[in-house]
Amino acid sequence: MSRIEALSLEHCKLELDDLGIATVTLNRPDKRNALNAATIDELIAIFTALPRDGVRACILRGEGPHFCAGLDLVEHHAADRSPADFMHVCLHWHEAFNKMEYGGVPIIAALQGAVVGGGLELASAAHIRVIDDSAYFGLPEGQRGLFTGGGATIRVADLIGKSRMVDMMLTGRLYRGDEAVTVGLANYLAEDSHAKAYEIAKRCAENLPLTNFAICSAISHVQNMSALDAAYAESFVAGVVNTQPAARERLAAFRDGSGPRIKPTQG
Ligand code: 1HE
Repeated sequence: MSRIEALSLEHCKLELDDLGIATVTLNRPDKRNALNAATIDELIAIFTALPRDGVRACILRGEGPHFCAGLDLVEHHAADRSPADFMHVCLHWHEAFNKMEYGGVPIIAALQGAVVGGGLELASAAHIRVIDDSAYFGLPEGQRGLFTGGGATIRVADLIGKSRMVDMMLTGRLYRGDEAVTVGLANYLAEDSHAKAYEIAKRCAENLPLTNFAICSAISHVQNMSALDAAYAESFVAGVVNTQPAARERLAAFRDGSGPRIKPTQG
């Protein structure tokens, strides 16, 4: 039995197609896919299994009209957690989101409706974000008397810069549509975010897996290093990736004139 088949999921769904593209769906639409502790556990299990089972690309989506309403506020209120308890909650979120960002499998988030608080933290751990007209991004923690704990200070600040993130948290400012693309929260605006995400996933799945692994792990790791160490790490990764036997066929195709030429498409 594969690792994926062995998963037992209640709050998420996982489907795998014959191109090796997985679709992970947050499946608590009645609760607007709010992230309770059990959902985070499932995300950890899923994103541990996917890279090791050879998945080529992954779509992350939410069932219903909203992608994700963030931290399960009702569970958080009921649990009446201590500071240490909540720190461990956050560490668990980081485990899930780090497995996504550093796992080596391209993850494309297909977003609609609310992508707020922890929902934005989750979406920002994906490698590419696609929104539709209904999608909006927010960090309502400021209004709720809370603070981000799932990596927004790292990933959201990285996407849009510190000043915009501070503004979102202090004022509750929301971003959507073209503006969300312009500021860097989303990569694509599409009529159907899921269809577009699938098209992108198929394109990613055509790349060699080792190359995708480097793109979807090394870039993030290298960002955390000093320039000197980053240059060394980059050369090391390139040493392994750029000499992989599977790449020789693509290089030979270029030499023979049959490999693709990199030019903008007409029209
Ligand atoms: C929830 C949650 C939730 C909905 N936790 N249960 N996140 C927020 O501050 C966003 C909170 N949610 C909302 O603002 C709205 O629910 C939505 C705009 C997302 C959707 O509105 P709507 O009118 O479609 O749904 P609703 O009627 O508000 O909610 C439907 C149900 O989902 C309802 O449950 P029910 O049992 O009464 O039917 C809601 O309680 C439930 N629900 N959102 C729990 N978030 C690591 S730190 C991260 C910190 C944060 O993420 S703070 C941001 C929290």
